[in-house]
This record gives sequence, C-alpha cells and structure tokens, in this order.
Amino acid sequence: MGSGITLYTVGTPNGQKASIALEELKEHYNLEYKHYAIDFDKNEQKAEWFLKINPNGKIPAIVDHNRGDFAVFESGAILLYLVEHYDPEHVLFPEEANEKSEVIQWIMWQMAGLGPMQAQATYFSKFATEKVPFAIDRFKDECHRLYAVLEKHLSSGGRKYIAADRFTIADICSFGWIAGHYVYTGLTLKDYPHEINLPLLFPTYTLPNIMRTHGLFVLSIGSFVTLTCVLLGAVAVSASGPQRNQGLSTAQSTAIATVAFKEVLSTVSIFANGFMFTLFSAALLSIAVVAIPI
Ligand SMILES: N[C@@H](CCC(=O)N[C@@H](CS)C(=O)NCC(=O)O)C(=O)O
Repeated sequence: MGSGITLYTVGTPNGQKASIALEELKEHYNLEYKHYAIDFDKNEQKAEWFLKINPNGKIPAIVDHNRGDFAVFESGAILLYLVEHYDPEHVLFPEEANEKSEVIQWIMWQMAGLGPMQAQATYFSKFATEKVPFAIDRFKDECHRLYAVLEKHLSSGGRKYIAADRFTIADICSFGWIAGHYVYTGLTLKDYPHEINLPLLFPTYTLPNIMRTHGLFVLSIGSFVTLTCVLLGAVAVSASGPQRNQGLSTAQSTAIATVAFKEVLSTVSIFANGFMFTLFSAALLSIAVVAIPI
C-alpha cells in the first residue's frame, strides 16, 4: 500500500488544479506525492487499470496511499479532499463557515460553469473538424458572460482573490482555464476594458511551483534561455503598454504580460519532452509575445 499520494494528470487546465494544490501543500507541510503522467496519445485515461481509479476516464485523479489507497476523481472534489485531510492550518481553505461557503461557491461556479463552457468553446473553435458557428458562438458567449461575472466580482471591493479575501483553492480551481483563455480558447482580456483585475490572480503563483508542477525541471539549457529571452521580450512589450492598452498602468500591463508568459508556459508544458519541447516552446512563446493582444 505504501504512503504518500499518487497524482495522475496531464498539464491541461483541469489537470493543473491538483498539481498546484499538491505543490502548495508540499511547500507548507512537506506533503509527499508522486506524479504519474497519463499518456493521452495512448488513450491511457481509458485503460482498465485507470478506470478503476477514475470510472469517468479523465484526468486528474489521485490515489491516497496514506488512507488505504482511497481514490478521488473530479478536480474540484480532489481540491476539497486535499484540504480536508492535508491542510490542518487552513492555508488553502478557510475555517470560518461563511468564508468556507464562499470558496465552495466559486469552486462550483468553476466546475459547473467556466470549466465546461470554456472546454466546449475550445473544442468547437480549435479541435472540431467541422466548424459550427452556432456552437462556437454559443460557448464563447457563455465564457464572456462568466468572465464578466468574475470581473465584476473581483472589481467590486478591489478583490485580489476569488473568495475569502485570500489565496484559496477557489483561485487554484480557476487558474488553469483563466491562464489558458487565449492560447486554448482564443478569448481576449481586452473584452474587459474597465478594470482588468484578472491578472492580479497570477503573481501569486511562483514560477518554480509551476515548473515543478508540470515537469519543466527537465528543461534543457537551450529552452531555458529561450524562455528567459521571451520573458524579457514580454516585459519589454508591456513596458510600452500604457498607450497600447488605452490607459492601463504599466503595472497592469506588466501583470498581463506575466499572464501571457505563464499561459504559454502552461501550454507548452503539455509538450514537455526533450528536443520537441525546446522547438515548441521557442515557437509558441515567440508567437505569443507578438500575437497576444496586451
Ligand atoms: N470535470 C472533470 C473534467 C476532467 C476533464 O475533462 N479532463 C480532460 C482533460 S482537461 C480529459 O481527461 N480528457 C481526456 C478524455 O476525455 O479522454 C474534472 O474537473 O476533473
């Protein structure tokens, strides 16, 4: 049986949730976990052995060896499970009842709203072999509506975090999809011109955590240099931001550039193996800095 936790995932927006939470818990409590990279190319998520862990055949899932190999699937359920058993100091999940409820409300909002809607918008606009304008518009419109809800929520009272006035699993739950709004789905932040608060979520995620989470420690020196150059490029682009962004402050522009960088980082991490990764990151990061409408 053993001890620790095994995480089965891929660096997709849903897949990142459990990885980020486990990294945070590792940092605060030295929680041990092992990472098993599910191979989508081989449809491993539908293999018999994995269906015993997640009957729904999707990532992420965890098996908790500390608790009799108890298996948990559905990313929101994994977040709630992890804080219930492994966050005694309430670092990621508040103790107070109303704050707790707030966090759960925004997790439900993400799991039933932003996640599925953005996944469908991504599918119909990027992957479907037949382009169906009605479906693309339907799901993109719903994403815009949901982002407007979040935007208004964050703007009112100058909130920096989604719930309970601090970094919680509600932020972790929404992070992947928000970070992938452009690269995955082709949605742009400039649709929220009044006050762009969304990027404020992102500085809370440290680069080392993101790197560990997605196995980017296998980065070759070449790709590291590429990443650094492109990051500097992104910051340089953002420095000329105020005019280009119609009155946004440099701080806001820089925050947006950081998001752009991180969202590309999370996307390329899917392709993170060896030489291909170096080529891919160079190409994607360069395109992103030029194309992302900051
Ligand atoms: N509601 C599920 C969604 C999980 C999900 O859609 N996972 C995708 C990747 S983001 C997946 O495993 N896709 C592969 C497949 O459907 O076969 C959750 O939040 O855990």
